[in-house]
Amino acid sequence: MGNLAKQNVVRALTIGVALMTGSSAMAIEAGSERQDESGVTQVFVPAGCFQMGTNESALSAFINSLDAPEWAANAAPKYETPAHKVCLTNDYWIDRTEVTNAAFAEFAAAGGYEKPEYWSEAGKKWLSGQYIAILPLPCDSSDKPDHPRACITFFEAEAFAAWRGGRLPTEAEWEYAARGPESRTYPWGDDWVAEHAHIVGQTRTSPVGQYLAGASWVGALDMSGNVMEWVQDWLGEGYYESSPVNDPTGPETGYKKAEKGGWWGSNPFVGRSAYKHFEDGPSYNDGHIGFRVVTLAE
Ligand SMILES: [Ca+2]
Repeated sequence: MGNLAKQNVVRALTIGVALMTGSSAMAIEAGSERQDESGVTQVFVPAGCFQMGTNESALSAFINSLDAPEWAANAAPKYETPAHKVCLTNDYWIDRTEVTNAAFAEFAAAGGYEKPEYWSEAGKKWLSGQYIAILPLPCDSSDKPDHPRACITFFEAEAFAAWRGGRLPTEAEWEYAARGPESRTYPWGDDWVAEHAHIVGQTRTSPVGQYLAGASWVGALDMSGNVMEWVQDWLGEGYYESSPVNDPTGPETGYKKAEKGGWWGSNPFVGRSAYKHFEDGPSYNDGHIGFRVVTLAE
């Protein structure tokens, strides 16, 4: 190698080191908090990889040890196996808690239901059949500002997220924010702790963010329990057998949407972060289902 070439190599290495040093000095730590433009607290999730889903043998063990209800034990093998490596290649911010009634009311008050720019094509089609003046529909706890907004369809959640400048999480983004690089079973660890989640024996929603010891590795709260959460992905049987490693977004199409995290009154099997619920199409709503928002980091 000639001198000029050597100099170029040294220069390239120096620049490389400078870039790496610069980026590590700039790096935001996992779990850092910010307020987005709407004043909602979000936590930082750095790009990374984990094992998504559950192996068949581990799932059988959970079914037994957690006394899974029959309907859940029958469905889970179709949707959450096999465990497989997934990488999120973008840093992102995810809401620290579920979207509250107070936050959702701002969307409605700001004319969110009348502004087509926030609605997907399918969302607009759904909305065209609704009487907008009564949306969002009243719900058991919708008079309580700090409770999660439930009784909203996937389409309403999607439009709210767009209004906030974000979107619904993909299932992989949601599950990574809940499980972390160690692929924990629950947000707080691998063992069920009833006091860490608003699930067992509950008959309605709780104010968001009450179960601090149930925080995930990035500090996201109520990932297990309170309300179950809409994510972007269509539900697809066997999807994990062929899903891509990087940034999977679910099956191309479907009839039902994946929902994550279990709900008040469900059970420890359903409260696992790998579990996904399998019953509801995007125009369905009830008092068990809410959501949170993701914003990609710039
Ligand atoms: Ca939840």
